Amino acid sequence: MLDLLRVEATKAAEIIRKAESIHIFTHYDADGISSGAILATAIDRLKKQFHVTFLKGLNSVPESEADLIILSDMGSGYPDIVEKIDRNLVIIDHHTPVGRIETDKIVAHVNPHLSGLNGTYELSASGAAFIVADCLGSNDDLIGVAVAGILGDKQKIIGGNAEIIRRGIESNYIELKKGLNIHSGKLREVLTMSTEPFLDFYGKEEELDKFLRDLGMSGEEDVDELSEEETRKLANAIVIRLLRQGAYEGIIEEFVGKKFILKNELIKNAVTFTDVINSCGRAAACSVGFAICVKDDKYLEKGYKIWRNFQIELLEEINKRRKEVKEGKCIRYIIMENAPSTGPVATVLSRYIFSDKPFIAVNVKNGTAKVSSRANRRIKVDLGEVMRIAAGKVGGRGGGHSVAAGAVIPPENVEDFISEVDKICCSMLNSS
Ligand SMILES: [Mn+2]
Repeated sequence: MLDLLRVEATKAAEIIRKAESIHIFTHYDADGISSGAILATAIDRLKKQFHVTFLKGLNSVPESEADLIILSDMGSGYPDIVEKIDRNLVIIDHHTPVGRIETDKIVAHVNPHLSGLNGTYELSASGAAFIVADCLGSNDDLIGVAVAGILGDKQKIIGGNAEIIRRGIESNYIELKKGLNIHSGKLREVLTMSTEPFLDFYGKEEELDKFLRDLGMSGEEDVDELSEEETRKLANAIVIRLLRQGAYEGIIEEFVGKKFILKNELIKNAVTFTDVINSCGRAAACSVGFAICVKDDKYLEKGYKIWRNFQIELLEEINKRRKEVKEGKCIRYIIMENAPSTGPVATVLSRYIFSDKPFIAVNVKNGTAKVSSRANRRIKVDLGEVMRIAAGKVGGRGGGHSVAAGAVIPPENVEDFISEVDKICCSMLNSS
């Protein structure tokens, strides 16, 4: 399955081995941070100099003194910027490639989309980075880190991801346990704080009390200590609650049945590990997430603290914003001003409450309008295309995956942009 990708990864490994100094530019989310950590560790083991820089996106030509630049979890979608890079270049990405990249600087372009895999579901950047690390040496112990990218990007455990996880299980770095793929800890706290799945208990103590009473539980139980029977009852109750609140049913298989234990990581619960890394990125503390990925336990407590604060902020924001959601013909949308974040709110609202139409969140902040759009596989639209076309029409730029994409547009054109998005989504839905 990964053979074709491995051909390109081998090329990447060759140039990495030859490089004197390497600069990794990676994305600031869980997939980007974990990819960066995998590459950095593998490169460090070769005793080579390296730098890591975290970027929100590839908006300008990255500057570096190094003789090799690695773009990780980014680059495939921005040929015009990539073409201006005047260093040897390796791209390790899983976003849909756009156009042809006309440059002789690229030594390797490791992207599942170019190797017969769907990069949206079947292989994350962290998985692709692991394959490169695997070509660089004996790096099986980094396989747990790759899981943060797979889960963080909401990928499926199929294709390349399944192969990587299988390998992690065989080499004893990952353990697959029966149970619920939710956070560890006291049941009441886990149910309240969870955003994957989002169970809508935050600020609803009475509902939670009733939910627990119906289960015959107090909430003081440790989730990891529940019996099989208790876990099954809890899973059923959660599924019913999710479907009632309007969640996308595809979510259910993601957290019911099995949980991943990352035996080699500082945080063993894969969901918690992913969430902590992700929230570090969102809180502009990528280096804390990175440190946890490279197993520097001095940063663990800080990471947990960032995560807790982030969850509370996100839950507050969800409760506030869900009332502001408007309906177009074929989409739902929300226009916010100076919101702390757009993506996580859009993700939760679109997955757990408004899952029947494409969901568009616009945040006007510092003179630009940032757009996050979300859909699921039941909704037949390609949001990457929608964002690219609609943003282009109003003087902005956009792109991404079919189910998760983004754009940056001039704030004065938000209304035009929304109606353009609505129109394109309608025509995609009608033609499918
Ligand atoms: Mn990614």
